[in-house]
Amino acid sequence: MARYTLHGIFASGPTYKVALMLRLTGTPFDYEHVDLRAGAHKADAFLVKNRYGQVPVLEEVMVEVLRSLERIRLTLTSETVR
Ligand SMILES: N[C@@H](CCC(=O)N[C@@H](CS)C(=O)NCC(=O)O)C(=O)O
Repeated sequence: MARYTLHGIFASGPTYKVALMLRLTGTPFDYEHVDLRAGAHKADAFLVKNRYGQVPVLEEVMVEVLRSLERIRLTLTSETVR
């Protein structure tokens, strides 16, 4: 899981600009397609990320949260092995 996730759609100029910035700066990121035709950008799950219901959204997962998830994963893995 990368620190950043770009939510967007390939046909969106604003999404492209953010993706370009991330690539040019060598910043790793995950990409999540938002299906505008299906109205995914107006669904509650997306409005939590952007109350205007538009793409792009660049989401940052806090490093501490990632570290906690890694600790949980390691704990689960070692418990599974036992
Ligand atoms: N000011 C925004 C505009 C973004 C924007 O216009 N996004 C369009 C896609 S290119 C969108 O989400 N349209 C769906 C809608 O407004 O319902 C930005 O530049 O990031």
